[in-house]
Amino acid sequence: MGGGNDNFINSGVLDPNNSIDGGDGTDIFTLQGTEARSFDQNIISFETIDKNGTGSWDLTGAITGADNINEGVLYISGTIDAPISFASDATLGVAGKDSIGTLNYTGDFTLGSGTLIVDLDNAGADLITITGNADISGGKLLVNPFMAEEEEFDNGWTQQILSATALTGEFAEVNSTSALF
Ligand SMILES: [Ca+2]
Ligand SMILES: [Ca+2]
Repeated sequence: MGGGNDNFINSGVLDPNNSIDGGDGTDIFTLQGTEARSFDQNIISFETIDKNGTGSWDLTGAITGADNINEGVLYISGTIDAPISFASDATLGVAGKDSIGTLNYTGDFTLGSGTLIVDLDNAGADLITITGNADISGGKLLVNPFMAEEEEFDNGWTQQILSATALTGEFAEVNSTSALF
């Protein structure tokens, strides 16, 4: 992209072999659509990433911009040092669906009325580590157990899903994608 203010819209057809670089200016990378999509390239020098549409996007490359989850699900892995904002019921996932991983978030994290989805199997769970304060008051937690058998869990089994310097509030709702758990 050039030096101007660019808005790059990815509806899922695009599958580049290289990083996408917004260049100078104030650049927006928009993810949209109703399908489950992934994007494996680095998204560089975009000041904002907008996640629109009811579908899910799984970003596996490095990203730098502030993330506005306006609708649907955005999966991120690796390290984020820009703000994440949530529309009501918009969802953040860690390191892809049905896959255990870690998201390292630098700064204070505010879930607002958004949702955090956490994958879980008998070996572990997604983890989000936050260097600052985590404010989860009013937010929702959606647990996604994806192992085959419910009885793989022992009674009383616990798993850390979030670490932060300080924690404010508690989840307004905790739900599961599985009727078994
Ligand atoms: Ca630009
Ligand atoms: Ca995951």
